[in-house]
Amino acid sequence: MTLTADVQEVEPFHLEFAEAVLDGLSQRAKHIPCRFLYDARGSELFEDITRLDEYYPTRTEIGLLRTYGHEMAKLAGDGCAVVEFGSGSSRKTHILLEHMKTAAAYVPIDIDDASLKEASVRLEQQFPDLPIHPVHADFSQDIDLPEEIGDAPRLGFFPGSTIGNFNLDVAVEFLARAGALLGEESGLLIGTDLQKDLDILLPAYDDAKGVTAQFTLNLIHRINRELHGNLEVERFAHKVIYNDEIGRIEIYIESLSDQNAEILGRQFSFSEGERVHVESSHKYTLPQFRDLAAKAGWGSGQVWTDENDLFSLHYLTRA
Ligand code: AVJ
Repeated sequence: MTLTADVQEVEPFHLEFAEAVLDGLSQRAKHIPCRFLYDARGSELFEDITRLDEYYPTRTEIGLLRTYGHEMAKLAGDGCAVVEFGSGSSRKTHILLEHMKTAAAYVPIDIDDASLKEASVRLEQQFPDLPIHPVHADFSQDIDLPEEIGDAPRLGFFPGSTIGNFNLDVAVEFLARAGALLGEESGLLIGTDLQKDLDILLPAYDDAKGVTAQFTLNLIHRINRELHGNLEVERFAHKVIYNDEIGRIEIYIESLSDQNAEILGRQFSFSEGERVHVESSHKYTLPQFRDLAAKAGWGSGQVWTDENDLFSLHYLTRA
C-alpha cells in the first residue's frame, strides 16, 4: 500500500510495521504477519514460553538432539559446514556441534545482528577450533554463503519448528530456496511439530500462567508505542483454535466488545468477537512433511521422534 501523510511521523525503523498493520487491519479478515510478534519484549516472552510445562516442543527437540545427535552427525558426514537458518540465540546449536567434532565451519544466518554477534561470541568460546562465519540476512530472501567455507559439504539446520509458521506454499518455497543455497550433496536437519491430541496441543498455546496470552497481546502494546495507537489492551483477548482442515494452530487477538481505535491517525473498528490473525503453527504427520519436502526437491533420509510422538527431526537430502 502507499503511505499517506499520517504515516510520515513514524520513525523509519517502524515503517515496515506501520505498513503491515495499516494494511492488515484494513482487510475484511484482519491479520498482522507473525514476525512482528518478535520484537525485543516478544522474543523475551517467547523464551519464557519455551520454559513452560505445557510447551513441549523445545525440550522435546533438545532431547532428540542429545539422544540422536551422534546419528545425525554420522549422516551429515565429516568436514561439513553447518548452516543455520534464523539462528537467533543459537541455543540448540551447541548440542549438534558437540556431536560434529569434524565440522569445517558454522554459518549462522539471522536478521537480528545483535543476537547473531552474541551467539557467535558464545560459540567461539565453546568451540575455539571451529571457524564461525555469521551472515546478517533475511533467509527468506536470496542470499550467498560466505566464500570461506569453500566446497565443504553443507548441513542445513532449521530447528524449532519455525517452518510451522509458514503456509504450505511458503514452506515449499523456503525449502526449495534452502536447497538451491546449500547445493547438491547437502543435507538439511529440520524440526517439525507433529499432529497430536488437542488436550496436549491447545494448552501448549494457551498456558495456565497466561504467558502465551501476554506474548500475543504484546503486539497491542507495540502498536500503541510505535504507531501512536490507542487500543485498550483489556478489551482484547488471546484466542487459540486448532484448524482441523489445514492441521494448524491459529492464534488471534479477539475483540471483547464493539469498539473503535486510532492507529497513526486512522480509525479502525472491531466488532465483538472479531479476530485479528497473528500467527499459525502447522503440525505435520511424518508422511505429510515428507511430501512437502519432496515438492521442494528434498528426499527423506531419516527421521527421529520422541517416545510420545510429540515432535520430529527430519534429515533430508537433495534428491
Ligand atoms: C516459534 C513458530 C516455533 O509455533 O510453537 C509458540 C511460536 N507462538 N507459542 C510455535 C509460538 C506461541 C512457535 N514457533
